[in-house]
Order: sequence, then structure tokens, then C-alpha cells
Amino acid sequence: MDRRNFLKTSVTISAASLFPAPLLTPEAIAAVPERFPKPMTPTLDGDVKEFHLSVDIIQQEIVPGFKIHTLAFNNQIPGPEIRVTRGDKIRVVFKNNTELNHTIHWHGIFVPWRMDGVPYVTQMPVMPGKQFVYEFVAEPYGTHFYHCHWGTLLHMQAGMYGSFIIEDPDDPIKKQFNYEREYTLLYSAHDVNFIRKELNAMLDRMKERMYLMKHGRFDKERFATFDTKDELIEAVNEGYQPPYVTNRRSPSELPQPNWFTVNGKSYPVTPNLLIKQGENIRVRLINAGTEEHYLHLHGHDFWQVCDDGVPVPQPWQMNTVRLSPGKTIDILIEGKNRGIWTFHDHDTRRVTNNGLYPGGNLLALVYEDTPPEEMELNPMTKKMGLTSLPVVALDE
Ligand SMILES: [Cu+2]
Repeated sequence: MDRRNFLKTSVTISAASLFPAPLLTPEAIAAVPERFPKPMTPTLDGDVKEFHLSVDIIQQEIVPGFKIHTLAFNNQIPGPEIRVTRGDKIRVVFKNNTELNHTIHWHGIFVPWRMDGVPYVTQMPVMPGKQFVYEFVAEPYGTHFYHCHWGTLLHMQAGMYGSFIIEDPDDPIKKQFNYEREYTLLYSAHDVNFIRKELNAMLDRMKERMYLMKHGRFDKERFATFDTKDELIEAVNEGYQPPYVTNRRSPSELPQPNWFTVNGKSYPVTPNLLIKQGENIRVRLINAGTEEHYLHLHGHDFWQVCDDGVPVPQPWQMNTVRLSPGKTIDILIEGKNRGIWTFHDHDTRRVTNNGLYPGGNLLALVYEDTPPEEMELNPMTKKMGLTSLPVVALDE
């Protein structure tokens, strides 16, 4: 391949790269926003902001050449971002286009309890083809998320999550750190074999359930739903075997995540964060998965400014932050050290794709204004006869 063709190829796949030169082409910089969740535009009904979410089974390409079947809000993983102002009246019309049950839980938001989206606790599941309308006021301020609360172990890792940002016109973090740009990163972990097997099994179970319901032969014991605990205990005393006794799944069949995604993608197609020297950026970290992540930034400290959406009384300076399942943490990065830096899970099992390093939760903080002379290879590397570093490296 001559140099001209090589450069052309570099440009087309540059957004996928973690490595220096191609990240700074105008095309690569323009492509960065595509890797972040898009805010949904609401329609207005009086003073109510109305959003529409649906769920479908779609294929998602996690990395080039590898697709899985997923449960996706509005055909996107993560789902679209809901971004509103504190105190807004919100209506979300949720339509279930799949043959499975679902609900939506609003994680961290002070909704009325009947809107909390927990099946059999606050509402019935939203059954195939049906819809449910969620209404609440957007409180409190901060970084939150939404996710399905039915069959959560499968449905969340299969893609049913999205960011929910509640802004405040007097944002305390903006006042303190004066940033212009911000980014949302949603982390998840996926056992793709579990997703495939369990999705198929659930579809089968639901098919049978719908058939029996249609013919009036729905049987409570068979589908393990009881009106009271006494009813369950009585059934057990008479010989009923609940699913946990009949051992549907052994511990080894519980999910063992082998794919780790940020905004639905693994390295080398994870989203990169753009910054300039002297600029502050805010990054909203959301753990929508089952694993704990230890996110480490090279070449910088950053400030932890919010914990579960709540501004911390005194921002903490650190370079590694622990992001437990269900947590949201906002960090503020000061552009003080020009160059290209990795930002990754320091549990190195999670910077793999299907067990191979590099992959997974690995992305870059990219200074857009790194001057060309600083992009030059160092003398030791030049001695190897190279003119640039590889565009994508996948070999451990
Ligand atoms: Cu669901």
C-alpha cells in the first residue's frame, strides 16, 4: 500500500483508533460526538415534556466483526439520553415492541412510588405489544439513568439502559469549574453466551405463557406468581416446587462477562474524550452493568465533583475512581498536560475482548490542540524505521 492509500485508510478508521496521529484529523474529531448518547427532543403538551421510548430486539455491533442480539431502547445502545431541567414535568410513553415483559426504573430520581418501575411492587410488567405511561417531576439535580427492571440480570446487560441528566440553571459544578464541554459514559459488562441462551429461553417461556393466557389456562404456579406469601407457603407445603428449587441454573451458568462496553462499544471503537490545553471538561460516569470498575486516567489527576448526582461538599483530587454497579460519578478533568492519554479500567480483566487484551473499557483523552511537532515519534521509535504508530493495535 502506498503512503497516499495508507493515509486514506487511516482516515476512514481513525475514529476507531486509540493511537496518536489519526485521532487528530478533522474527520476523526468530527466523528467523536457519534460515540455519545444523543439527547431526545421532547414534544410539549402544555407544560409537560413528553418523551417516547420503545424497546425492540436489534443486533448491535460491539466491535468491527462482532454483533450480538440485544434489547434496545429506540434501537440504540445505550438508549437515548433524557436531558431536562430540574422541576420539569416529565411524561415518558413506553411501548413494548418485543415478546418479553419489561418496565422502566428511574434510577436516582424522586418519582412517585407507582412510577418506580418495579414489577409486582409498583406496577404490572408492561406486556408484549402494550404501553405504559410514566409521569413525574424531574428531581433531583444531577447524573442519573434509567433501565429495565424486569428480568434485570438479562435485560440490563442486553442493553436496556440510558442516561437521565437533570440540569440546574445555577449549576454549582459549572460555577466552580467553568467548563464548556461535557461527555456521558455508560459502562456495562456482558456475557454474550448468557445473553443469547437466556434471551432465547425467555422468548420461549413467554410464547408459552401468552398461549396459555390467551386460552384462559394461565396457571399461577407454573409462572411462579402468587397473590400473597401465605399462598406461596401453602402451595409449597402441598408439594409445589418453586423455580429456585428445581435448579434452573447452576452457579457456573450465572453470567461471566467476557465483553465490556462504554456507550455500547468496546475498544477499539470506544468513545474518546476531546479536550484542549487550558480547558476543563466534565465527564459523567454511569455504571449500568454488574461489575465494579476502577477507572484510571494517565498523566493527570481529576476532580470527583458529584457522587450519585449529588455535588460533593469538597471535590476530591484523584487519578483512579471506583465505579460500583448502580453508581454515577461526575469527574472534572483540567486540560493541563497536552497529548494523548488512556483512560481505562485498572482491573485489567476488563480491558479485554473475549479474553484478549487490548479491548473492553479502554479509551483516550485526546488533546485536539496537540501541535504536529509533538506528534513526532520519539527517537528510539524512529530508529525502528517507522514513520507512524499503527492505526489500530489488537495483538497482545
Ligand atoms: Cu426489559
